[in-house]
Amino acid sequence: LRSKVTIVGAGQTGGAMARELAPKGIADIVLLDVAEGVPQGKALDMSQAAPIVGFDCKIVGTNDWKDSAASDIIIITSGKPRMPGMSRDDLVTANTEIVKSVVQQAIAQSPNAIIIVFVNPLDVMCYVAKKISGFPRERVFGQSGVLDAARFRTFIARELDVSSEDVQAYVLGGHGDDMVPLVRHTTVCGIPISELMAAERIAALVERTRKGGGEIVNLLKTGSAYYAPAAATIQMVESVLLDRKRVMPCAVYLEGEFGVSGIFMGVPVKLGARGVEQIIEIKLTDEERAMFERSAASVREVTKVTGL
Ligand code: LAC
Repeated sequence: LRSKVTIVGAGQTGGAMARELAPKGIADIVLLDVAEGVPQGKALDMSQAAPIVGFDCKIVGTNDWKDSAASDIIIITSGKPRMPGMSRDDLVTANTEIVKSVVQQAIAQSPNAIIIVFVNPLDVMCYVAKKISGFPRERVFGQSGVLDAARFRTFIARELDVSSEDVQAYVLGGHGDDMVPLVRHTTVCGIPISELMAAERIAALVERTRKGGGEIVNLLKTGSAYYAPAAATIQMVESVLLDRKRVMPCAVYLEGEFGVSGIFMGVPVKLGARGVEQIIEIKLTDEERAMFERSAASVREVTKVTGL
């Protein structure tokens, strides 16, 4: 039996996610949006790629929440994207209202679903989804760290002229400009990058990673990144639906782990059929801990703005 994944928001991000997920053949897809015709058009267009690409899952575009009933996973992408000059936090008020309403409608149809959030400010929108759904933290989490790590991996791979697949990296903390790329755990096939690159080059790539989302917003001018975010989110979806138990950085509700409670932050987790099956605590150095705490403080500040 094929799983069912509903993607809420049929913009660039939602569309890219559906296109990323469809060829995997592991889920039927519902693409849902308030804009009439857009999800239907994208779904039909994508279905017509099926005979060429070679997949046979169903892709339905709709404006009706009933079509999302009994989804295994709900991915929330609806919300305003950043424009040049904005920080992710500038979106908090508008997107809180959108996420609240989406979550209420989503859980009415799919009370047992796993919710994956990809709306900015990411860690705060995860918090809104958790509060409104009342779901346990295993079933509400956000995509940010896989994307941020992928950016860091890409920059390192280009610098060293090696395949990005062989670069492993972890980026922890909030999905903001004070995120915490863990240089110590960043390797090329197990070789620490400190042995391969000068310290100032590493620092420059860390900085570029931190501002990686903004770099793309400034280039696109009409919105934010969607190809890499879609790939990152679908990697998480796959780990859940196939119970792969992959370890990846995700935004999860912390209850004392890493010394933080009551907010969402990016940390390494194991993702399987039950959602977040384990939070993997790693010992941080004093410097890393200070960066993590700085990031937590800014997530906490913005979380307060939601009034939840
Ligand atoms: C990014 C935005 C979407 O990092 O948060 O690209």
